[in-house]
Amino acid sequence: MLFKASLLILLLGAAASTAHDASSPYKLKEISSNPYAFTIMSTASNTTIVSNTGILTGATNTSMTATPKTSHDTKITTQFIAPSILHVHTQTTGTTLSFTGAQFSTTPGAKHYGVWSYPFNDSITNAEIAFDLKGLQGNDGINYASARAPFFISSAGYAVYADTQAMGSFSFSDEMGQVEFRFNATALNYYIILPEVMGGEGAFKSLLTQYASLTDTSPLWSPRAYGPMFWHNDFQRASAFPEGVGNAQEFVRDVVDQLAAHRVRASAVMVDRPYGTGDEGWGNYDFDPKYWPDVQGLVHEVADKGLDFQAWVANRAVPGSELFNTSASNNWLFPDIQNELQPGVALNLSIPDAYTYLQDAMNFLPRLGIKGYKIDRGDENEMPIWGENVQTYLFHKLMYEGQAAHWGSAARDNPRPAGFYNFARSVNDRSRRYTGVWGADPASTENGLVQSIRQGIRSGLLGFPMWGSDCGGYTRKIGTGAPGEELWARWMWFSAFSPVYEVMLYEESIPWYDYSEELMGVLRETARLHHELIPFIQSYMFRATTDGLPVIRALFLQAPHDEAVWDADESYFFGEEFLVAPITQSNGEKSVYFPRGSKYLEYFGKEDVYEGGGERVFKLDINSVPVFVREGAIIPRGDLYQFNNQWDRNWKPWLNIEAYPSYDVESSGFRYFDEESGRAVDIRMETKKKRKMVCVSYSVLATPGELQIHLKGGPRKFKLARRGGKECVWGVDSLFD
Ligand SMILES: *[C@@H]1O[C@H](CO)[C@@H](O)[C@H](O)[C@H]1NC(C)=O
Ligand SMILES: *[C@@H]1O[C@H](CO)[C@@H](O)[C@H](O)[C@H]1NC(C)=O
Ligand SMILES: *[C@@H]1O[C@H](CO)[C@@H](O)[C@H](O)[C@H]1NC(C)=O
Ligand SMILES: *[C@@H]1O[C@H](CO)[C@@H](O)[C@H](O)[C@H]1NC(C)=O
Ligand SMILES: *[C@@H]1O[C@H](CO)[C@@H](O)[C@H](O)[C@H]1NC(C)=O
Ligand SMILES: CC(=O)N[C@H]1CO[C@H](CO)[C@@H](O)[C@@H]1O
Repeated sequence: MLFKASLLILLLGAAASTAHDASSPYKLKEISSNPYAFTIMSTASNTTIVSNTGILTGATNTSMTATPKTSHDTKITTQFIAPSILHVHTQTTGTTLSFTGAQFSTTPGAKHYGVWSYPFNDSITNAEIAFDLKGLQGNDGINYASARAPFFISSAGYAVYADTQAMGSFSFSDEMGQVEFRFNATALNYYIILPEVMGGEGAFKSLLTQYASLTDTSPLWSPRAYGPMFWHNDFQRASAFPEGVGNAQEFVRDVVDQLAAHRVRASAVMVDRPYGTGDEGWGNYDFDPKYWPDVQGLVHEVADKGLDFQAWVANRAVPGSELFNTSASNNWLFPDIQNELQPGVALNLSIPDAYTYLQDAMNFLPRLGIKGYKIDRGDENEMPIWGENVQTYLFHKLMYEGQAAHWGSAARDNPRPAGFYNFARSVNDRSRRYTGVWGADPASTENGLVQSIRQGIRSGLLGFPMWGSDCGGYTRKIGTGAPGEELWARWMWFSAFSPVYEVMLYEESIPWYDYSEELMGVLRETARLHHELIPFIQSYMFRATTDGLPVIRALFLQAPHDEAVWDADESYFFGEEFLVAPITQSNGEKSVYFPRGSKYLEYFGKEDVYEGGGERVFKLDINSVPVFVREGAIIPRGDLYQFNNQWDRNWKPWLNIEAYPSYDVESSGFRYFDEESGRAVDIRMETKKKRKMVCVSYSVLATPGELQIHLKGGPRKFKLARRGGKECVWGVDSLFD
């Protein structure tokens, strides 16, 4: 939703040198001595915030130059479409100018975030990075970490979004004091986004929220999206199965039964490739009966046991398959693709008949009962690189629409969740409307875990709220590459505090067959904790459909006033309430910095309080993780969905509202999404230091449970009233005093 006011339209070629509306906090200013540049200034402080030093055009992306604002072969218009969003449109008319871009000079010391989820240089910032806006191959720590968006944030207090699916590149150079982007496009729309509020906690979050208003946001996914979800690949290798399991179908059944036998909460199983007939086990719209004698029966059985069944898909026609034959005979395959990585070529989904054909053909999966896809590839050279952004988007759209037709779709601001969950690794910007992000193929190493934490933070800064990593790592060499017990346990704690918890099982690395009882204990405990956090996570996902804010948050989004957090890449806020610092080192130590401006309570013991601005080293065994709640936090936690829990015959849903009052926080709130009623419920807490009084109020809730006000001496508990209520306690001491 954009603001109605259209504050000014200015042709940059015009004579005016300064133009602004009195009500706007920002003004556009041209520099009379520079025919290429314009700047955006703060009206209040009369300081320059953004310096757009030039709009670039050229015949190739390496021969681009700044174009004068009065240029005859490039038309440039600028317009404030909201008080804090400047829209820049450029259109080249010169016949040789195929590439368009822009250049910014940066404030000394400013940091830049965004564009790629991959943590180049082991960092959440982009210091000296020049790379294309395409899928990534062969990287340190995580292979194919391909989530991306033409969007960056500057710590100087602005963001830029180039709304295009053209191929392009971004370059960030602190040394040259410059940020640039170049696109294979003759027309370009980009937006310079400024804070809606200057300074304060909301400033940087408002950059993401305004970006969300210009692009597509994540839908609300099925509650089963959050997991824990278990999957496996290599189903056509007999040695892949544990003893007593004869084929892929029996393996899935065994996983479901073992989860129940070990009382591990789960919401779905997923079948990775290969599962069909033919080379690569893909493209014939079937499950190979050799490995899946009765897949229909299996899907029903899995559903009866409370789990969703998901399957792997990719836009890749392997020679010999029906997909390949039909596409080749219709000329739908990209020509001249020499794929050295894997056999197969993508279909050109810009061809409407190809799109419709593939969509119809893939509907055999939802007809079988499959509820959601792991969408692989798109970044393996199976299509021309310049078409990657458009093509992967079209594939996500096609697969989403097919599922939505069967199980129900979700839309922006629609409180009804989709009836399924799709997740992909090669996503660009607007794909987030159709798929969540899976953090690609991390190594089963300490580095893989650290890089995954950074990637989760970076994905959030690109407006992808729905994110999870392969718990335990993906790249496992048989015999040597199984995750060590400790690494896997640490990763389980990280996954518990990720929006999505998904676990790969692999030969020689199946927790209940190949690991200790202690690890099974960690799996059981983290799965239960994650499951109980679904009310919390789902509330954030509901809000993200409109505000675009991630669940995994870089510390600076919540604490921009603290300069010490701008590089923090191994801890994050989970929503606004939790500070999470996963342990990654094998010595079990973690140094945790507490951002200034708040106090933090250790979440599990509910005793130790840490002041913002300080740092502490924690050393914990594999049965815990450093997690803290901010003073004033309200956290809904409960067991809303039975899923695979058929072992508890008396299972009933429950929801607790945990409140952590502090007399330094007079008022706080939590917007809880009640999925059963489809309503957002505002929970409020007020404190009065003088009277040592705490009040918590809430409106109609569908689930019974407790309000727990955590205080010195233990929690005070109240039964939640379905019609809403308000509870006050007097003369009580806060845990934070
Ligand atoms: C803003 O700054 C410019 C140059 O720094 C100065 O010439 C101008 O008078 C200032 N305007 C206001 C309103 O302070
Ligand atoms: C120019 O385009 C090529 C091909 O897409 C790309 O690899 C390269 O990084 C681009 N160079 C610049 C300076 O944008
Ligand atoms: C595709 O065509 C090849 C070559 O004609 C053939 O061998 C193959 O059986 C076909 N595949 C299917 C699934 O029909
Ligand atoms: C893909 O199809 C579209 C629509 O027909 C066409 O314009 C485009 O050139 C095709 N791309 C390639 C690489 O063949
Ligand atoms: C730019 O895009 C066009 C299609 O619009 C494509 O034919 C061309 O190869 C691309 N150029 C580069 C350098 O990728
Ligand atoms: C200092 C440093 O390691 N810089 C590297 C950051 O990442 C880019 C992209 O991979 C490299 O080109 C730089 O050398």
